[in-house]
Amino acid sequence: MDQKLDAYWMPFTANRQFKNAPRLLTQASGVHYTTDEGQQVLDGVAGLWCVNAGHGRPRIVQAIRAQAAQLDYAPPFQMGHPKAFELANRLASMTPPGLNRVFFTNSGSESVETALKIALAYHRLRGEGSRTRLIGRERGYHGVNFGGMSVGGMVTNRKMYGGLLPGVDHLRHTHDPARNAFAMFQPAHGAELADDLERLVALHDASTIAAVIVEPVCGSTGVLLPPVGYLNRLRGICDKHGILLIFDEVITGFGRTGAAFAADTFGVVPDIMATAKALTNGCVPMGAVLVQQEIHDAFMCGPEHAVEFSHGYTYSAHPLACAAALATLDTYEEEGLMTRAGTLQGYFADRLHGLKNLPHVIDLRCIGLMAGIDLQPRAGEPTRRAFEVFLDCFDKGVLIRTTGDTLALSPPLIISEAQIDQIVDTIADALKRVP
Ligand code: PXG
Ligand code: PLP
Repeated sequence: MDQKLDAYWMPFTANRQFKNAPRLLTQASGVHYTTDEGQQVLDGVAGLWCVNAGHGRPRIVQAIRAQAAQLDYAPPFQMGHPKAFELANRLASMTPPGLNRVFFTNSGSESVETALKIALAYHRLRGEGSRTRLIGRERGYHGVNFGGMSVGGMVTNRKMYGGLLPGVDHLRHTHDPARNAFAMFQPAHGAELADDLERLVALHDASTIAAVIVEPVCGSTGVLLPPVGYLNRLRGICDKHGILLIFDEVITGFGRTGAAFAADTFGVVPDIMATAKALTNGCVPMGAVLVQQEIHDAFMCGPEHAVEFSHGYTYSAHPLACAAALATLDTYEEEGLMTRAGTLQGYFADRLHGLKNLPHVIDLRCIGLMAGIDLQPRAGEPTRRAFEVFLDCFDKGVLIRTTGDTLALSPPLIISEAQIDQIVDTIADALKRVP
């Protein structure tokens, strides 16, 4: 390493540890990264839950290249460009029923802020301006901006930043290993936890509550699946009380759980859906918020020349992102990738459940091609054991993620069974080695 590493303050990274022993990636192709030392590393996390079609797909690369040459940038306020409309139509045609209006952002965090703002403004426009309260859930992750942090439920992400948004409350999380450990796919127990929303209605009154936001499957906090019946029950309570249901599908969107969206997998349609990540196969930053037409239409009032929703980003619907997203959706469609995780999940789950009796493993959960493996934390050193497993796996040529003492997997949807074997075997060996 001859480069200086000091200036770059790395995000969500143990900066001092990293800079003492850097892990640098210099190339990527298919399901592999290449390090600066020339080592091939199997990508067990699709970059960061985003490179669903695998790396370096020529069609996407070519689309970005051509777009940069043709139209590098177009202002998104009071101006448009054709690919933005084409992409919105394309998304509207693949999302669950009614989610046919699309607002573009540049990240999952921005999609979440946008979704929360739409919910608040929608109620106000309908004359229900008292609905200002937002409900999140413990162990939720909704990005790092102030709204998402406030409705989120990760203490390390929240504790440094003071009071956050006022008027936010949280449902309890659904993680219940005492009843559900090692469940195959959705856990049987816990649908009744959705009734927490009834308790919050009883406490605050429905007339003060704008929206509930949940990840259909929590990603960042360890792949926590919804108990059977939970999401349906939440949908029912929202309907009963006029509360909007927002699904944060930043990780679950675009094929991760076995269908295009987790809303499809679980058969529950939200009012608003936040997406990002795999929308462009991770190539260009982009997010999209999908909204029920009725919500969108509530904004279309007032004088026609006036801006209806005072919100947007300099890079909303960026031409390079739109081109990348269109080429990505073509790739997903041509290769049947929106359903491939469903085809592979039986094999993936069987191999993972084979880890059950190895040292340190106290629970594991999976659906589609996402998995969380909980390790017993080392006494007095939380997160250390999982981090050592991560380092050991990387050393042996497999990239995984950790969150707390949980190992997380979300391989590209083009992964083969043999490559699933390699990931699981590498983790198994690491578990035997790491104290
Ligand atoms: N919502 C959800 C459900 C997410 O998973 C975001 C919002 C924020 O997206 P952006 O694009 O602003 O990062 C995310 C992001 C991890 C990990 O490995 C997961 C995310 C981000 C960083 C790390 O757990 N998810
Ligand atoms: N800060 C300043 C001073 C700006 O002018 C802008 C956008 O014009 C922003 C922040 C927001 O930037 P973005 O639209 O890229 O989110």
